[in-house]
Amino acid sequence: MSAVDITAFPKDFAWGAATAAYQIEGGWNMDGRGPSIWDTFCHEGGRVFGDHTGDVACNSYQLWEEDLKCIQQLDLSHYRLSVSWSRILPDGTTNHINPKGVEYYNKVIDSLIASGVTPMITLWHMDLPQALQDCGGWCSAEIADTFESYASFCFKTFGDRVKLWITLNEPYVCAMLGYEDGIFAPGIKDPGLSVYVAGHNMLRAHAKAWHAYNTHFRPSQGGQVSLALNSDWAEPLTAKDAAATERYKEFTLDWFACPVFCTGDYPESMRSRIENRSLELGYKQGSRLPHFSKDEPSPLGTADFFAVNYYTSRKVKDLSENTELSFVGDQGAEGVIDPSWPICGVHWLAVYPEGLRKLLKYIKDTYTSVPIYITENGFSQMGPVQIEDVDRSQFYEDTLQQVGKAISQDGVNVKGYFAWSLLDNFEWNDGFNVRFGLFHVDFSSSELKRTLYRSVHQRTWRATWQTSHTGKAVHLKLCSL
Ligand code: GBH
Repeated sequence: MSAVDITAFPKDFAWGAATAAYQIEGGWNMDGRGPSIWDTFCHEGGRVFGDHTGDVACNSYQLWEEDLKCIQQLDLSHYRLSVSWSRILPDGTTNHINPKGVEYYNKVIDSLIASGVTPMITLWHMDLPQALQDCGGWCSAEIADTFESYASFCFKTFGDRVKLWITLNEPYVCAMLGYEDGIFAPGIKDPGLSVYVAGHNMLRAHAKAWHAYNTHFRPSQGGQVSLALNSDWAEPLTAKDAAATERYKEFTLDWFACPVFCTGDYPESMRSRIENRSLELGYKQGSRLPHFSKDEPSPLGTADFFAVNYYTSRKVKDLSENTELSFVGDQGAEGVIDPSWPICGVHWLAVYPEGLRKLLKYIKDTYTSVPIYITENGFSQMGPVQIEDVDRSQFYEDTLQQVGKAISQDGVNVKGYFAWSLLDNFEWNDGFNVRFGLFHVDFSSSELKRTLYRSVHQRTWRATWQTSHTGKAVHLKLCSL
């Protein structure tokens, strides 16, 4: 028996699900789409589980109406999707616009709105146009202006109807996995160096896009712009790991949140730690952590809401003896899984719903009272498909209960919750081997049929949604199957 206190959620709470273009759309070379770094990465072979690719994925490019039916079946008030940059600007620049790509997103946006669903659009969810990677990708300083032009094009083209924007999804993950570890596209392995340059240019790009919106589009369109930051909740493994835990937080969430919400610069201790280690390691080519130029718009204040993606938590261990030139060496800390947290599906996803409540409170206490949207949170399945997924249903109940407590007991201003993901999809380097969907997608047949995972959760989800929409004060008691 568990209970989700529905009265905790405000009447206008956003109940949504999220997806990302490369993970669902397919149609990788249809109608004039240019290649992205994920097309290149997958086609190289040896990078992704089973050499899976997003060439077809859920084929949402052609099967959009099926996705819309799924959204309607769940009574979602919001849907978070991303635009494939190279579908509308095949070489990444506004020199070439692909009208078919623009048409696709117009159709999606219009049909969402006609169905009473509010779109939230992410401009970049890992799939950088290959043509821009060929010019250095996120390591090139010019990319910030190129991104600003792309963002402005989207604001101008779709902003009459779209009022919730996310510029970048998870800069931390993209910089770390794409430029430090090389396990995500573009597959660069350059420990302790490129990661900070890529992250810096992402922040510059975001800041420029926010300022462009604020100056040129907000007055007529009245929307809101932010960036989605992922963070695990972190706690010390033992009492002597407290300082390491602080560093761990600084190097993950604070790395991006501090410049935007606190000071306009990286956390002071992150900067001094990287500089001291550069000296110790004999690294002499200037600072590895770049500085924000006074000649550019500051990142400070460039978010109209806080968007957080939360999946899991870590216990943190001190690693200050590490002498490698690497991000983890700089951080001097390592996250490990508490054995009492069940692993659900994919190996890194240790389930700890309380971590979300704690993280929400931390964000409120540390950064800001601006509204918070949980832009991703979810649960995965591996192995044989289980349409009756009792564990997942329990997960959503437990999680929504924690979100409710964050709102009613901790006073956190949470405005919405987006489940990751609407559909089973291309799970990056895990291919189709890991399933996060609320709907199962049958990748073995060409129809790619969508089937709702059946569970008590279906009732939780729909009952929660519907009561929230009607604003009735109902305390839902939900029994597990
Ligand atoms: C989100 O990232 C993404 O935004 C979304 O696209 C994705 O589908 C979803 O998560 C589910 O994964 O052990 O080295 O393999 C969440 C952050 C980044 C956390 C990748 C786990 C795997 C590290 N995730 N990371 S590894």
